[in-house]
Amino acid sequence: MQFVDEVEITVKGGDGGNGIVAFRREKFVPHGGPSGGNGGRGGNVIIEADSKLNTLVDLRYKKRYVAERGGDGGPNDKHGKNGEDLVLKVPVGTVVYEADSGRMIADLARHGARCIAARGGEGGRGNASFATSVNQVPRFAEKGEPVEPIRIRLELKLLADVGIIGYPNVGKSTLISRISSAKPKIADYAFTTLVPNLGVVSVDDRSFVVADMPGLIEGAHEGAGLGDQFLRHIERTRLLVHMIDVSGFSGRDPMRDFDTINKELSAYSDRLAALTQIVALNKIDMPASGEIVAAVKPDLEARGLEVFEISALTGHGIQPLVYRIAERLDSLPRTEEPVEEVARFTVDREAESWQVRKVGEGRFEVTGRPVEILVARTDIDNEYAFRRLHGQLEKMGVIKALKDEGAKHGDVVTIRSVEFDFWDEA
Ligand SMILES: Nc1nc2c(ncn2[C@@H]2O[C@H](COP(=O)(O)OP(=O)(O)OP(=O)(O)O)[C@@H](O)[C@H]2O)c(=O)[nH]1
Ligand SMILES: [Mg+2]
Repeated sequence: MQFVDEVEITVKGGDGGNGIVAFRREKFVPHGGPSGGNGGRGGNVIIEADSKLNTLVDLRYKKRYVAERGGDGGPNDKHGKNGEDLVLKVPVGTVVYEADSGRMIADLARHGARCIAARGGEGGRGNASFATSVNQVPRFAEKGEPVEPIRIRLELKLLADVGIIGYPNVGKSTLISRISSAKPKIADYAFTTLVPNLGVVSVDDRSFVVADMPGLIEGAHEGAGLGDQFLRHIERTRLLVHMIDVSGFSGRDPMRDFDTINKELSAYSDRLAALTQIVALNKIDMPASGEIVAAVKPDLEARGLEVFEISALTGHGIQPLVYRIAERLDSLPRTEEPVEEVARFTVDREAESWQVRKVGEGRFEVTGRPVEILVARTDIDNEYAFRRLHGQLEKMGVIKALKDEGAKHGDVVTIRSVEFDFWDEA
């Protein structure tokens, strides 16, 4: 039985730290050399597969994960601290997708496999880095690279190890709610459970996945009570816990129901019929149960079945049952083929293209990551930094493209919601 556990979260790398403007102060030297250090790199958001985990439930509660920002540079060429990576642990077998495009980022098929889901920004360079023979005292620094948040979807296909089966109302959902964190609907009428519920049961350092099935009735293999759909689900489990109601309350013959269900399993498939079964006699807290246990237990044991007496309601007898399930699973091979390992990918950088657009009379807009990043990393209020930006835009061909679109001196150019006066002295 396969369950798909799915969660969508937003991840963002840390922004890069800013480079700073500073000058060395030396005795008797009025203008020391530039000494502003570089900003640190922002941390990455990394997703790592860990075999100790079983579900994605830990990521359900928090929707946004941001890695640490890089520290700003300091005077005396001091480099800013790199931001710490943020590592999110997920179960082995988790596949990571970009939510919007649906593109697969990574298939984390082995313990320890990791991928970078969101890259941290680069640190900005301090003014010391810009010193050249022509400009020995640069008075500007670069800001850190800001990075955008990314929505990702994590998907995990879970295989249930154990199926809990039995006639309607015998207490299957009550049992799973007691041994795992699953919260199924429980009610005192048949067919409360309409879709299988999934729970993860932890026993010491091991854990296994249990599926609580809707009740099965006669004719299930032909579709009665939607039985055929449910039977298909439990076919891939490794072990069945077959529950019997011994409260004496239902007025039914519990052994007849037990046999009916086993006939349905055989009629459906050999594989289902061959699955190991452990019997749980449930509701032993009820006064009439002693008599019924005495009547059915010898019969079941004579058939070579292991029988446990429990009360899913009070919890009585559940511990030994759970330990036994874990023990039996150890010797039952997994029926699924191991997941094949798929190469790891990382999110690549956005396309390196930009566009110029006329948006109105005397108004233009430039969009595209490389240009927007340049602006974001420029300290616009600093005249020197601003001049450098102009030079860079010129080199990239942006100024020419603006002229080609008809931009004239004094027109307004918007880049990343910053408005510039177009500056063309020619
Ligand atoms: N006294 C007693 N009642 C129980 C016990 N376990 C379950 N019940 C009750 O039996 C009723 C049915 O329980 P469920 O857990 O919903 O049974 P189910 O087998 O999941 O039922 P379906 O989903 O309809 O097949 C509920 O009223 C439970 O409270 C038990 O150990 N003792
Ligand atoms: Mg149920």
